[in-house]
Amino acid sequence: MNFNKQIFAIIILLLVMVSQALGHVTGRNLQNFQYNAELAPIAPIVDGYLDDPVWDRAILGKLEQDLMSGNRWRESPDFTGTFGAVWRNGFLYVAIKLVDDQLENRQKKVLREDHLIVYVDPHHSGRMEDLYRFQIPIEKEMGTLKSPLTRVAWGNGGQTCELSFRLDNLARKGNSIGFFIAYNDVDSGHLQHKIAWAPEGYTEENDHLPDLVFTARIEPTRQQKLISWGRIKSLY
Ligand SMILES: [Ca+2]
Ligand SMILES: [Ca+2]
Ligand SMILES: [Ca+2]
Repeated sequence: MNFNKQIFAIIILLLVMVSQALGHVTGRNLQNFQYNAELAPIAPIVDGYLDDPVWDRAILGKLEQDLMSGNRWRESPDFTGTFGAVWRNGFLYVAIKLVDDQLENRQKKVLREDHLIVYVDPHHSGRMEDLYRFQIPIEKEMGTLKSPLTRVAWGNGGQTCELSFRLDNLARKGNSIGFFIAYNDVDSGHLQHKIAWAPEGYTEENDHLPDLVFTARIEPTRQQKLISWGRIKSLY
């Protein structure tokens, strides 16, 4: 092997090592796992009720990964959870629908109560840092909210929820942030399950955050439709 070939071989070896290391950091099972939040034509009203037209358009995310066992969770009366997210004018809006057979929300300690765990990482670090973690007890007043969370509203006796996060110019088409959502289900006074929106095999040992991507489908607005109709008419 001459000198150039040796250098070449070393470079290839280094590239393989670096790519393997990066693969480890990003978490192999998070590849191709992301939520696409669509641009909303009109922002939803954060009142806890999901009757805003935009929630019909949002992509449905399912809380279907059991973080304690690492197995898939089947929808059941014990727990079923879905969510959707959209963005508009610098805000990320999240809607959540929950079914829980035993709602525990009258305890003093949050760990003995049903609660949501949400991570929003505007810096896209890829890691579950406490800074990005929001612990949201079901149907309770939360007092001062940690930034960038600006509002929490519950409806239907704790079965529906709307959240808003102020992200300013980070909420823009094509940008990605770290995002995660899970439900810690306390039944009969004990934490029974932690069910998350996460890929198969993901457990609470993992500390990588999946991506939420701000998307905008190209759909002509009513105004644009009127303009193009006007142009066609002007041809005659
Ligand atoms: Ca609403
Ligand atoms: Ca339950
Ligand atoms: Ca419960």
